[in-house]
Amino acid sequence: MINMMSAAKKISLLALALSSILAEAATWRYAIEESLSEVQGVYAAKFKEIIEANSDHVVLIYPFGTLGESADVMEQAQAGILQFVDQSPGFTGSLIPETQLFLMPYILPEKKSEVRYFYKNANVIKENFKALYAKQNLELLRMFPEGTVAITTQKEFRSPGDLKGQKIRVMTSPLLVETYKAFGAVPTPLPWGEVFGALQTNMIQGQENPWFYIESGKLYEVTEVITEAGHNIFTTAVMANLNFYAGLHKVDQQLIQMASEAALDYILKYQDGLTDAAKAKIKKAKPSIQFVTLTEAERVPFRENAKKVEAKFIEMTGPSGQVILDQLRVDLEAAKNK
Ligand code: 6CS
Repeated sequence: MINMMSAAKKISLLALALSSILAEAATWRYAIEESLSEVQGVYAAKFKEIIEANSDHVVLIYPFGTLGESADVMEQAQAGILQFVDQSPGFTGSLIPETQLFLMPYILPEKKSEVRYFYKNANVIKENFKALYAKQNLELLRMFPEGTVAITTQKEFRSPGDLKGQKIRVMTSPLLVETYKAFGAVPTPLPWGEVFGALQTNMIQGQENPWFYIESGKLYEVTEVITEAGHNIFTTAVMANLNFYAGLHKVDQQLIQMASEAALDYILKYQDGLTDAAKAKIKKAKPSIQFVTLTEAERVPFRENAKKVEAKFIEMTGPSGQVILDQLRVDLEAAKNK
């Protein structure tokens, strides 16, 4: 077979082999916002598996709590102390306001096939966001969904009026504060490490997260009602330190891209049935807990109020935000009926 190859092909293969030898073995540090058994941990483990199976590099994964809160970890990633970081737009919104696009209620698709197509193909991720993250010395690798978010409270609510006076914890991006103001509540930004204690002491009455996280964080123990308002998906993002990534051999950059994409496919498939399993575990652990799904009619005032949030997004991000929002709409159209 080799004999049949053109000289050019032989040279390029040899160059590839040589450069992979030249790419010395290294230890890469990768911090996540969750535990190893949660969605971000499963993604990171698949990424690690592929990198280590195809190179001499070692990937060390640092789960939530080992290196501080999400904001601390991001600083370490931008400084190059860490080579990879997973940080969700719920926290990145303070650093890169445009990433709050993913926090806007009632804008992302609900149909699983459309969600998956969007996260794998959206130009707003591959182009617009990649450029924005690069300005912060970050190479955006992939963004992925972690499931629809549900709202935990101590009493049932069906309308924004029912949330009046309810302190609902949000991640620290300003647009989430605007969202829960628009939903009628009293938004309370807190880092994740303080949420369970704040619920236990009634400093807050609720919070929002995907079902798997409500279950794995045992938030149901300090919750009476879990409500689906259909308002958003939890999105997260994986980045490399840009100086580190740009300094790598092409072989290593190609390997990181291949591992990132394969881990994306894996984590999308992995989430099949995850929400239903979490609901069953919560019900088994606390049979008295109440699950509520707002009807389409009950969602109308929340959808109406969500328009204020979109205006706030443009106010926070200006012309750049409008360009991003327009591109998102093009990408959502392309994902329709996929
Ligand atoms: O609510 C939070 O802060 C956390 N929620 C998820 C689903 N992942 C990590 C994040 O810190």
